[in-house]
Amino acid sequence: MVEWTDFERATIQDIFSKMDYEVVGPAALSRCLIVYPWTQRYFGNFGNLYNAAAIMGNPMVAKHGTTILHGLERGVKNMDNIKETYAELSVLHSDKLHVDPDNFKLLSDCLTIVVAAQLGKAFTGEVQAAFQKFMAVVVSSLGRQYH
Ligand code: ZNH
Repeated sequence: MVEWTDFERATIQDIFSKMDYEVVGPAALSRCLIVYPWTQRYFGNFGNLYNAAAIMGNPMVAKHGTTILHGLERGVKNMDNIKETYAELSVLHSDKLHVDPDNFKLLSDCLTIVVAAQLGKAFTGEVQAAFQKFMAVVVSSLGRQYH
């Protein structure tokens, strides 16, 4: 089991409780699709992903970005049980969606950048360490059912 300090717990709870999922989720997923264009291959049914403006204005991208953050919230609410929390989603991404698990890390990095930009000075090194630790545990859990 992953051990969390009081600071890490409080920081993760605080960041997610103040986050607007409908802004941050779409921003993070859009960035992922723009910065790492090969990730677009999983969203062939999402319509126009032709350029950055199209990606940022795409309502399906926005909706899915929000869905991903709601998925992350489940981890926030189950910090002592993250592996089990994501077992089913891991199977879904592996067996059904065939998403290469390397992409979880890419999305995680884009989310970190969006959160950093929003928090500004409040995103200290310690806050970043807590946030990235949480995302690393989620990413590893999502990759767990791949075989
Ligand atoms: Zn994912 C889906 C989560 C990442 C791709 N996802 C999904 C969902 C969720 C999630 C919750 C829904 C499910 C159901 O419906 O049941 N993801 C998630 C998370 C993360 C992710 C939490 C983090 C990290 N994904 C991801 C990535 C990608 C993806 C990176 C790629 C690139 N997903 C996906 C897809 C899908 C999903 C494709 C399906 C969509 C539709 O709508 O179809």
